Amino acid sequence: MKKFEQTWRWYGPDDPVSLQDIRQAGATGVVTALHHVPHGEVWTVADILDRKRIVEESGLSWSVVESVPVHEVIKTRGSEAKRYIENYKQTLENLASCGIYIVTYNFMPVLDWTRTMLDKEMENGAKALYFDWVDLALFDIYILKRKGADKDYSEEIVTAAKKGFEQRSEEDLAALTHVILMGIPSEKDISLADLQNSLDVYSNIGLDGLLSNLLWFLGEIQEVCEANGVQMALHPDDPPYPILGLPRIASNKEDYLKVINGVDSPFNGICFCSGSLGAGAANDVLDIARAVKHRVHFAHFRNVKKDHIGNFYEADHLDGDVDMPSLLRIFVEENQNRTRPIPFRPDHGHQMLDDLHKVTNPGYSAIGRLRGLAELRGVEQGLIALM
Ligand code: CS2
Ligand code: MN
Repeated sequence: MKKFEQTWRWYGPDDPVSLQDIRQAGATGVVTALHHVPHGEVWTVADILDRKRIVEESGLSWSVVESVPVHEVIKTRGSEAKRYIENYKQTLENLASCGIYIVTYNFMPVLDWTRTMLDKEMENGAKALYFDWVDLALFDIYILKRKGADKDYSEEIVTAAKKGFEQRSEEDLAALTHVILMGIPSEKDISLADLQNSLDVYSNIGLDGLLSNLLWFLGEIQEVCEANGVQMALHPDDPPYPILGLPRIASNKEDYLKVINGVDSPFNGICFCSGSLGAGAANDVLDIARAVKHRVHFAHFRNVKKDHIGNFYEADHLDGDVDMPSLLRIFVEENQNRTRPIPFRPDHGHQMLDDLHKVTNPGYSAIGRLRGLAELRGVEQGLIALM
């Protein structure tokens, strides 16, 4: 029986978790990106080879790129979009020429993943990333000051947000703003002004416009991907529903089917993130996996625990709302059809044990992910033994 490729996200030489740590965790593949290259610029062969050499010198291989960011001008199909498409194609060609073929990306307007708290304390003292609707509404209505924002939330949430706004200190509000606007470590956070400016642009584009921009982007890169063996993996929206009035197009099964059938070629695939998808109350993660598994080029295994309103925290990998053993079973079976094993990584982990006393990248401390990876590989081996 074939096994998955065990991978681990590494933010590059500045990541407090070292390549040696990754080896000790038992991963063999590294998931990384050239975060220092500004969004939209070409990744040169020299830069790619340099990163590849560093990874390989430590006995690992660079398995997956996460991410080659899609510039906002492409997502909004702005006037310079063609130039950015050409750059994107060149980057893909350069990666393939260095033997790197799996490329993750997302198509979320402006923001990457969104949380309202990075250190929600669990009963056992570990800390998790957390999303709370009241805090999001507070930010939306009182800090971002989006027109008509209050109409998007229930009365109960609007009232609680108002109370929260009145009670919280300036520092508290600044901290909340920072958390919501935070993106990828070692990349620039977006500013409140950028976000405000984007709101109008995206409200004109709307849901259908954003989907058609994505399909246009995929159509434009199709030839380069097919000619070079590049596999594109679209990460789901996180969280998987509209927030701050921004459209979302990769949040559920229907969305994914529209995307993979819209440009129906094997290069056009998915990064299956069970945590992001699992945060949607209406999402049946196992059902989505069965529907799209043939196009999954990369997997993020992560769990979430939601409450009745839809607030959620990131749970331990085998805990929470996603039935992880059943999900892994679907992919263990799918993996048997593959020539190249499906790479997966433990996507996020709790900040725990020694890491509680260290500066870590939110969600990307060593020990929580080590626990996640160990549990996931254990389940995989158990499933294989029983098959
Ligand atoms: C990641 C995303 O940390 C995470 O949640 O899964 O940041 C992911 O890298 C991007 O959305 C993919 O482009
Ligand atoms: Mn993910």
